[in-house]
Amino acid sequence: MAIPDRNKKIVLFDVDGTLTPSRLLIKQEMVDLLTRLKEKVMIGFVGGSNIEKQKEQVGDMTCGFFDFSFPENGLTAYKGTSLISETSFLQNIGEEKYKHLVNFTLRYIADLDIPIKRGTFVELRKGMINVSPIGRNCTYEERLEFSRLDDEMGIRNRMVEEYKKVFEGYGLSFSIGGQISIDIFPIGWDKTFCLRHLHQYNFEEIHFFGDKTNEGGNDFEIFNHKEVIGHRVTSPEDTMRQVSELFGV
Ligand code: M1P
Repeated sequence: MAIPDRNKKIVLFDVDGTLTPSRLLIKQEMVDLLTRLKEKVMIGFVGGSNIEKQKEQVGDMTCGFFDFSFPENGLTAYKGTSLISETSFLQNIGEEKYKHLVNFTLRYIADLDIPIKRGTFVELRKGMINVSPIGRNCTYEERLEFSRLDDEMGIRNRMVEEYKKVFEGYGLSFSIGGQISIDIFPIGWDKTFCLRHLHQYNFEEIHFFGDKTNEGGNDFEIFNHKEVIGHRVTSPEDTMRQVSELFGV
């Protein structure tokens, strides 16, 4: 039986900095472009955040509008609106190692001299933990200020180096995905994890658009994966320009 054209290719998108500005809502022009793109290919997103945060950015169309939704790098996976898989970080690592990670993180942040600290320094998600030196419940302005400071001072890069030393042998990856935090998950549970949910569909081409494609960024592994055609973007506007050119939409 001939496979309809739309089912031959899938285009996956990172969320923050690719589909939307970091932590902000998707723009109508992007929705319009994706609607046109969907007529030609399957579409999906793969982001580090959990589904609740992605709903704040991509709206209720998160699952359903996208053919595939992969929050937390695909550790939670939806086909349309159906949940098809969930993988637990806590079960994988175990309570003892998890406790060591939390204790180390809280001590490290307590000793860190940065201008302001807020709350939620460690967030346990289904498939990973997310740690933030300023704390996840900072305001948007505080987030931008931290991000500027981090660019100047390499706060998160130093923290990642420390984690790598202290937790050598734990089999963990430490990945800088957004503006204020670090994602921690078992090696291999990066964005390439979502590809296992796609194998059965035998796509001829899997495209990925992302902005954090340099080493240490959370798009690096999937961008460089042998089964994936990677596209590096600098902003949602750049994503729209490249998608439009490449797919003629
Ligand atoms: O989508 C990228 C990242 O978005 C958030 O990062 P931050 O809050 O640091 O900007 C987090 O949800 C992170 O897990 C995710 O990788």
